[in-house]
Amino acid sequence: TVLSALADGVLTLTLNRPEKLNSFNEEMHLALREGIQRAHDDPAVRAVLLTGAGRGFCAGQDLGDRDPRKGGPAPDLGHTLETFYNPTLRLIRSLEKPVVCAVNGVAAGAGANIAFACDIVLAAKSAKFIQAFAKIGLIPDAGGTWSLARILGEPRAKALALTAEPLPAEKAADWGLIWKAVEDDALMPEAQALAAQLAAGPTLGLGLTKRLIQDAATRTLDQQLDAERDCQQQAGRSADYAEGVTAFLEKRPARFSGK
Ligand code: LHQ
Repeated sequence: TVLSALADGVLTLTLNRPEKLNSFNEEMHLALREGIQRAHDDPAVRAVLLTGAGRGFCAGQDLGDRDPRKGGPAPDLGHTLETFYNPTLRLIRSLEKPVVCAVNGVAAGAGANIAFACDIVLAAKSAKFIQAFAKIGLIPDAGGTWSLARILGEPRAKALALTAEPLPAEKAADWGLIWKAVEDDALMPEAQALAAQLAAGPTLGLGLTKRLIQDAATRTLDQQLDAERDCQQQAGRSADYAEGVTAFLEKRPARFSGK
């Protein structure tokens, strides 16, 4: 349910239940989590590219698995989140390597919010983002209330979440929710080139940069200056810093090892 391929430092993870618009069943949850865990554990992985097979990126939870007409005990969605969604969100955010997301088509419910948790999001112009939760009586999960409120501010976050109105990719880019919207047939080439560029980068420094930017929101300037000092000390001792400066002085492209 998730295709996984490592080439030139880029681990490409492709959600692969296209007949269900790549909506999440338990198997796909576990496969995605395994893929991102591999990115944590395998030093050969220096960037991740997340995308979807077929015409959609991800339609959120597979609601076919959740048919109330089938009866049974009252659902415990808190348990579902804690068991399946939240670990994946935490793994994406805590990965000290860049995660590029190529949104190839509709991203609805948790599918949209998983995209927003990635570090650099490109979307096909035909793609749209839908906080579908309001249509089925739920709240935006998978970090949605956090990302939307932080990125957009309350007025736009509330309107999107309360109405479930689709947000086209270009508007999502105008609003700063994603990095950019590109022509549909340019999406994968651009996303792959970006992921390859990041994978050839100074991985340690990029990972520290990601962490610092994420942590900034919960720190004072003083705390952040201390954190920058500590991270720069670490980066300054890396082989890639020495290589970067040497390459600059020798007027040639740097060859980063990721260390
Ligand atoms: C689907 C789905 C889907 C199953 C399309 N499930 N089959 C967390 C905790 C626990 C429980 C609840 O959820 C959560 C988090 C969440 O993500 S809640 C939000 C769940 N997602 C939604 O409510 C979105 C439902 N889907 C849609 O609104 C539409 O399918 C969108 C707007 C995504 C796409 O519309 P269209 O382009 O018109 O495609 P379609 O509706 O025709 O879908 C194509 C097929 O995919 C279709 O199957 P069929 O057999 O009829 O061809 C859909 O039934 C299936 N599909 N989403 N979430």
